[in-house]
Amino acid sequence: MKTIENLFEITSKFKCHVEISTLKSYGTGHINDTYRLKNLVTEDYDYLLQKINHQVFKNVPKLIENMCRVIAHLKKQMLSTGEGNPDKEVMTLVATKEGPYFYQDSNGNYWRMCHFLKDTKTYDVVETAQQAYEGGKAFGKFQAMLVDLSPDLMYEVIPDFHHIGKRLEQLAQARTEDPKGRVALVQEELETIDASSGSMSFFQQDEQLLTLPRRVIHYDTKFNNVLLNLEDRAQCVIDLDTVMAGYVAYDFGDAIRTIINRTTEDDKELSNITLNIPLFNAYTKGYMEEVRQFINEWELRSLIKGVLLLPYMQAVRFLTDYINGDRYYKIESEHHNLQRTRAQLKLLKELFAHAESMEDRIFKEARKHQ
Ligand code: GN1
Ligand code: MG
Repeated sequence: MKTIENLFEITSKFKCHVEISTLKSYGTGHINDTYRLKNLVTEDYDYLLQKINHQVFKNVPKLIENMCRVIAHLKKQMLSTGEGNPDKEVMTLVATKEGPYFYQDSNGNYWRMCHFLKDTKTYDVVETAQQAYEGGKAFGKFQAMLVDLSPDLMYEVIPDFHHIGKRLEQLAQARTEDPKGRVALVQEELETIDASSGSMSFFQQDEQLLTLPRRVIHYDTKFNNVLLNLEDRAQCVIDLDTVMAGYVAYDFGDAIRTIINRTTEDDKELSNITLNIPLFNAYTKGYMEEVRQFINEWELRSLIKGVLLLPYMQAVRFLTDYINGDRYYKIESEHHNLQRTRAQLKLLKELFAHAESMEDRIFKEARKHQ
């Protein structure tokens, strides 16, 4: 367990009363450090304290501004439609006593706090079709509620986050520099990535740039970013660090990446990585029920491209980090990023084999709502 030597300094800046002896590491994020703290005032919720990784998020004030904009929009919508409880179904950030929703400590680290909703669960691996369906509803509704928020208002917190051309350039650069002498170890993975690079450029083609609408999306729709209640009903979408302008297919693809996989995203045992198609169907059903009101034909056709792109791009990102010597993602063992790369490439292989039937299913679900 990590200790935070200036914990009192940090927590005393926020408008909250917490018991600092209860500090516990929380969650499985690869970028930020998250801790849970007991609320001394009410039993209704606790607090999560997060140290924001400012090597990754270079402009924390702008990141917080994006989050606040999205949170305010979602809460306002719930209040005006009377549908949903804004305190329990949307994240709540805690302000500092000075006003902003983050605090920069004397070491230069950035901190923020939010409510931790009790009686909720997250899953790294989806277990039932009901959970997958609820995940589809949650991320679909999230997109639908943000349709009238202008993407031009959003700051690009990580430039070209899902731009596969740029991601491949970063991989090529790592390969040339080879700072840790690891390139020789990953020839097979590099070949696999090279072999598919041509088929992954869909979202960067001129035609798509002209036809696909940019919308405000989540950009990190892992299934464990949905809080489910104790009855396994979706309650709240969390981790709004990367809300930015993008294509809905990115979020669909990243969600399917974690939902359809029978195991974790970094499973060493590649034979465990197989597709759970009923979970894909259930997610797609829930998603379509929520997005049919706004999604257009071009976007529908792009969804399967997102399903193939996202595991591919994760593989490219994990491998780049492995070659660079693990500077971006937290790792739990020496070759963790290589293991993650292999797992994503195996998943991609499975997805390629089932892409046509998945695409049929997407259209089948979409047509039900026309
Ligand atoms: C990172 O830290 P976490 O788990 O929320 C990453 C995502 C990746 C994900 C892979 C800012 O998210 O893009 O999809 O790991 N976040 C950032 O598990 O790079
Ligand atoms: Mg995240």
